[in-house]
Amino acid sequence: MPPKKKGEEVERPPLMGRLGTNLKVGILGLPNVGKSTFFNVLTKSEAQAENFPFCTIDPNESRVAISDERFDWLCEHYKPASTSKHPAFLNVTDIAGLVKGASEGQGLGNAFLSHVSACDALFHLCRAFDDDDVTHVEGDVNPVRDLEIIGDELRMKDLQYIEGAIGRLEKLIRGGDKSKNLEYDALLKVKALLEEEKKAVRLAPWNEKEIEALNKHLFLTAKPIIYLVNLSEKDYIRKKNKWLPKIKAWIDENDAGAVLIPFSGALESKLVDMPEDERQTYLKEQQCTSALDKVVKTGYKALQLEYFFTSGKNEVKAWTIQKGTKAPQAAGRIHSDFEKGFIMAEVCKVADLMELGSENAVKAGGKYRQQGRNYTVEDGDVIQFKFNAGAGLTAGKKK
Ligand SMILES: Nc1nc2c(ncn2[C@@H]2O[C@H](COP(=O)(O)OP(=O)(O)OP(=O)(O)O)[C@@H](O)[C@H]2O)c(=O)[nH]1
Ligand SMILES: [Mg+2]
Repeated sequence: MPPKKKGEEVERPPLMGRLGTNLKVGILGLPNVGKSTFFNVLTKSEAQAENFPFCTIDPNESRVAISDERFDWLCEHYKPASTSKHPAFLNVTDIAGLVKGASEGQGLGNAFLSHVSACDALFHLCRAFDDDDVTHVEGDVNPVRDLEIIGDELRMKDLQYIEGAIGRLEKLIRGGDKSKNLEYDALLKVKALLEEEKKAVRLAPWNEKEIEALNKHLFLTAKPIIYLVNLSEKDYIRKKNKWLPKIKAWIDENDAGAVLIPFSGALESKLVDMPEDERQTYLKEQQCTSALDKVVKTGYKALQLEYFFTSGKNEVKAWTIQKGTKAPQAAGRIHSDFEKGFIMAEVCKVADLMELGSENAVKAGGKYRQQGRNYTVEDGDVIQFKFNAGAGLTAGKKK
């Protein structure tokens, strides 16, 4: 890449999906596979989780703090009051189980699909544990078949939707509206992808303009999926299960590049009830770690979110932004005045702060940078904003 000229604007491709920072990941899967149990351990909630299909009807929502050693370091360094430590959070929704035929109204049908539609990324939870006491709606454990069922239902729903959308655009184009041509062509491509190639919308290499057009529609199969495989505790600890290679092969074939995370609902449920020291001892004895941290971080990344920090002895806070956010808009997350009167951002990398030990050392090392309005904020930036609110107020502090 040629070096960037000073002040040159770098265009980033638009993101597929909704914009904003209040995005959420939904837990998707067949009924009775352990979604609510997983939701409860992940978010320390108490959603109803029982051994019968469609135990969950209305979605349960919660949020989980993202553990981050950089945030912990800042808290340790600046020592704000415990009520003034604000990590970033991942919003999680536990949705109802989906069955074969949901797109035709089976099970909770359309209600279910509207819950999926309200999410921005999905944890697809599949059951790979044997337990004769836990009912399986398809009669036996076969996560590859289950992946197919759910993939098909989401695709069918998108296809039903697209027929109407194409019809509406045809009418406008016939009426002489040329501005809809690109969107119309993109929808025809989506239809061919779903119908003929039997593939999800997210899998095609869309260009910027197409993404902009497709973002008006928010297809179910455009949402990124992280595959969570629920194993027995024993299989999770020995890292072996007959379904894992088959699931991996299915993902390579049908959703190349997607992340697969094995976990054990049984183990995580056990750990969540243990006091911290007992938990550490147990994990050491079993030579394993909880999968929850990885699940949360991967979910946050799938939403294309990241965060920068503001830090001082009054408060340490992680501010969620969408990837590619410029400095003034990042400032606007803190206060709209920061954006309106933006002068500059004083930025250092949290990694430099951790390595060199103090703000002064970072400054002396020339690693504090003054950045203007074209600066694209990066994950882990520690920022003080300077802004003009008419009265010469200074940086990083609310009025
Ligand atoms: N053996 C075993 N049982 C589990 C596990 N996770 C959940 N279960 C049991 O499976 C049953 C269903 O769990 P839920 O968490 O309610 O499942 P769900 O996917 O939310 O079900 P619906 O809301 O009906 O779609 C309950 O009896 C749980 O105790 C697990 O990891 N291992
Ligand atoms: Mg449930």
